[in-house]
Amino acid sequence: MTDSKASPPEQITDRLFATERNPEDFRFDASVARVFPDMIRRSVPGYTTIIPMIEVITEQYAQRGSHCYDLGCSLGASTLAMRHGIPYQDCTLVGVDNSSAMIERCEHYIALDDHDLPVTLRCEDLLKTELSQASVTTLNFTLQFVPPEHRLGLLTRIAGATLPGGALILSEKIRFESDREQDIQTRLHHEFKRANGYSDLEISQKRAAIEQVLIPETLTEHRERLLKAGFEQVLVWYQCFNFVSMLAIKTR
Ligand code: GEK
Repeated sequence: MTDSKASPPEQITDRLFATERNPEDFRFDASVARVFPDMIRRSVPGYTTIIPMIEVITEQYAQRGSHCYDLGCSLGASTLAMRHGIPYQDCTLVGVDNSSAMIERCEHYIALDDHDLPVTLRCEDLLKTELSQASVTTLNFTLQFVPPEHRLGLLTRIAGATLPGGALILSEKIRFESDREQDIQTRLHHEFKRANGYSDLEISQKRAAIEQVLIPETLTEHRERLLKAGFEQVLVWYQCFNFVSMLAIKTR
């Protein structure tokens, strides 16, 4: 593993939900893009472990002359981890996000990074983005924002574009089949947020804003759909509370 520059340099504190506000659905606009590194680090348990591991996994599955994709790249933390993990100069790396506020800032962070593998950024819907000859594709906490009825189609397209021996890194917030486990894991997640300085008001307002747009599914639903989409092997390589990262491998 190289000395990755995956973390953006400056971090502006997320106070978006600190004062009482009218409930409206969460959007990846300029105000979110501005505080995003701080927001995701303090909200997603395991995020700061997952990013450097994306570099390690990419190094294992990248293939000469192939394409690597980071779908829902936001400010490019996983794109940069992939960039540092790809061992071949003839690979191409593509980051895709449909938020122009995210892509504008992402360009800045890519330019600050010291690696020389070119990165192409596409400001477009990942459901429409062109995919081919893929060795490593990353969906790091992105599929959860795709409407559930489009998820199988997207994963089938990714599996179809993946070369034998290639892989998909899929990180998601999940829900649990047992209500009891769901309650415990949710409580632990909220304690993680409290420990990171979020107030009860911030936690409840963010929850209300995001629950219409972030639709979590169970591990069984993810696993079965990945197999149906055309991946032959699915494993969980990381879990912290209700946040999981899976590896789906195309063996042939
Ligand atoms: C990271 N992967 O730091 N097309 C393109 N982009 C989309 C779409 C879509 N249909 N839907 C959502 N997005 C990043 C973090 S954040 C996760 C990913 C989070 C984008 C959206 O604009 C946002 O930038 C990203 O997916 C999700 O490793 O905020 O919890």
